Amino acid sequence: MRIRSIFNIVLLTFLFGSNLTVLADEVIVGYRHLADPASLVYNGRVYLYASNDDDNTMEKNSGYIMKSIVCVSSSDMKNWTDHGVVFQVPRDAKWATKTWAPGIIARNGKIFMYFGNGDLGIGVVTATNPIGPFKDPIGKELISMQTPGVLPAQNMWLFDPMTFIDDDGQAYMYFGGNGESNVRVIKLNEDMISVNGPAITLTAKSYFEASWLHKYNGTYYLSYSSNPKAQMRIDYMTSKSPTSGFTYAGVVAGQPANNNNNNHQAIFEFKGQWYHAFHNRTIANKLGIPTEFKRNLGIEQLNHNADGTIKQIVYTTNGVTQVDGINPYGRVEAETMSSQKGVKTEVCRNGGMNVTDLKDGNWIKISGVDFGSHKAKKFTCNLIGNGSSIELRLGSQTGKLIGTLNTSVTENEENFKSTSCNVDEITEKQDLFLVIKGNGTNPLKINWWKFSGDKTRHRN
Ligand code: FUB
Repeated sequence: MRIRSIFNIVLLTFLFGSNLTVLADEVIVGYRHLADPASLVYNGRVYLYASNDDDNTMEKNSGYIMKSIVCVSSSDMKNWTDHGVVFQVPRDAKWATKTWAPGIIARNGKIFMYFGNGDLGIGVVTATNPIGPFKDPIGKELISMQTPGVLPAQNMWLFDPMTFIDDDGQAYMYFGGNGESNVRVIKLNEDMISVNGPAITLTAKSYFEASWLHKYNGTYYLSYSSNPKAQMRIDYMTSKSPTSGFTYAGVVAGQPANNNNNNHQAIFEFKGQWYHAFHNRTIANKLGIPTEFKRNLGIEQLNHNADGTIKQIVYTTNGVTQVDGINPYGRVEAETMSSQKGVKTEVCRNGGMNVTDLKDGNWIKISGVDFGSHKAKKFTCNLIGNGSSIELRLGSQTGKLIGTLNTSVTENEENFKSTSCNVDEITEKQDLFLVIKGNGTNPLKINWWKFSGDKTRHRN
């Protein structure tokens, strides 16, 4: 391994692994480098699927070499649950070598994910659960340069798929990049894994990449990243048809703070509010590492004006309102959080994910934990201990201490165990911090936690 790489790993462990804290919503899931979000609203949660920039190297000239897609989800827009890598190539699609910028949609009880094999073609994989496993149903690209209507084009980037199903049931895929005349839309059959007719050419002023379609009050909004000359803003066009007649309508959002490079977003409605998920380079900037190939996700609320135009987004560091509380009386996955310091996640041997390797002074914040009027008296945590303690604090990592769970030393322990401590009686909505005190030789792993009272009963 080269000296430079070793230095980078040491730097990253020091900064990213233990000492960097960041605020939502300019950064969500701040312990991972993720990009190119695509949204799926499904069964009361929003799932974001992202290019996994942790696959890219720390070198300045890494290039986009992502080979996996990561999924995170939320039921309240503040706390995000990490589902880890849900799709990887060539493991899950033998013909593909890269996974750029996914598209995602559900139809007839199935989930369909589309992805760029770099910028050379578009693949499709399917699952019955939003967090996979995803299988390759056709064993080859869905869209290639040979797909009728893709060519002629000048230097077409054949990538950035976005799928949309209209109210009449017709599905469309928008894709393409690198030129004002390189926007394409193609009809998909109901099976969502085959096309119906040739791709149609659309044109967009200063078009670069990352097209996204949403429909609002009967109008189709086609948003996209503009080219470097136009500052890689997110611009949009509107039309009364999904396949023609789009005219330029304005700016959804300028360059996000701490980005100054490519831009890629999703627009979706969740629980009555519209949102704009995007990427920027806040984490890499804070770490002082090369930023180009190390992006992170962010989210903002999006509003339409009364005349149907989009109110231009002003980026904030903490602008999204939590839309639901976290129920502490049921199992809460430890990899669900709004902010953190020093968190790492891994695939859990009991299924799902767990957090791991928490060190002295690290913490996990869970926003808006709704204890209701039933006084919580006991905290239970499913973990592999190492002798360190978990302090339960309210409001901040140094806020009111309501209980301490001492974890026992379980050297070489392979099984997660549930262990409990008493807590001061807590009611109402609270921001809860799990603060780690002390270090052990083996990593502290937490799978899930919950609270209970004498007669535990949640309001609903
Ligand atoms: O992540 C690789 C590429 O960068 C995407 O396909 C583009 O949209 C840009 O974000």
